[in-house]
Amino acid sequence: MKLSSLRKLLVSTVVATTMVAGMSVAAQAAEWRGWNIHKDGYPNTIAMDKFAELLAEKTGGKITLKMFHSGVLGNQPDAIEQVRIGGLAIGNFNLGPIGPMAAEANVVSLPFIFKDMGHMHRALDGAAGDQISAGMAKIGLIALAWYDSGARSFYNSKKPIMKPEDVKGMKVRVMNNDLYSGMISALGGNPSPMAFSEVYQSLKTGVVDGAENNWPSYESTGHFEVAGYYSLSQHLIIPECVCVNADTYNALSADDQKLVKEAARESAVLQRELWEKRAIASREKVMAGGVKFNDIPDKSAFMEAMKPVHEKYLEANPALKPLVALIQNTK
Ligand code: GTR
Repeated sequence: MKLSSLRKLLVSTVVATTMVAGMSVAAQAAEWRGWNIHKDGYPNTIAMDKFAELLAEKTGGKITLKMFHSGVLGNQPDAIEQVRIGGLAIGNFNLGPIGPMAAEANVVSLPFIFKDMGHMHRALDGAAGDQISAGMAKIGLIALAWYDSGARSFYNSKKPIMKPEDVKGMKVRVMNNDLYSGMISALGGNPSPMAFSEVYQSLKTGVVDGAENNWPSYESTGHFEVAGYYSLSQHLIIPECVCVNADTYNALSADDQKLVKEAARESAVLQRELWEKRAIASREKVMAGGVKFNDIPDKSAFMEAMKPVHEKYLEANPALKPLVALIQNTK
């Protein structure tokens, strides 16, 4: 079934149910369901709970959100699909797995496109962010606010990664996105796209040798226990969104839309504060747990090796060249 017909069907089901449910005011109050992959105590989990609280508070209970954490409602690519078609109202998504569905959102998954977190924030808060949001809206996702996700670096169970050649022959788990598979292949490794929830076991049993992620996820998942070499490549700085189903959002009054955005943005301020602290705490925790860490002060060999990923992508998507340039030129 085409996405648009599926969406219509879902919307009409919701309307019918509301009518049958009775004419009370309560039946008109919207109860949203939200998806989050992270565990209790993770910055995103706390911030999404805060978002739910603010939403109810600001709308006087007209809109409530029930959050489902720890990925209990399924893996990330499926959850993105669910929010697109309206099976779920809200998700806190990494832009990585959104990229294959929305070309504009995929530019943030080009290795080393952002120099640092500050550069990423400035780009997202400016015209580049607007273009990325517009691309996401085209596929049925409204980005209400941006959350932080730090920088992703390589970790594995075998040896320190100092230079691109060290990845040669390694099986490395990546999120579902051809850009990441291309990135590992460019280093001579074997990419293995896989759901987040499967990575721990795969590292433990040697199905994969390594993966890549930020400090908080490396720590919260326990990956550091089974892949003890962490090498600070910082090859990807991928933002995350609080995304709502477009039909759900567009059906709201302008006043309610404003309140929903406000609630999401206030939760993002909290998330970014918590993120900064957690990144430090997670790093300290894994180091105390015996992780063998190595810095890569000069990343130019990795940048050079990953250049073909950019070139191939822009060859296939020439229309995105101005957006990539806009990000690169954001001071
Ligand atoms: C985390 C991110 C998750 C998920 C995960 C992964 O850093 O917050 O949304 O994308 O990485 O590697 O799958």
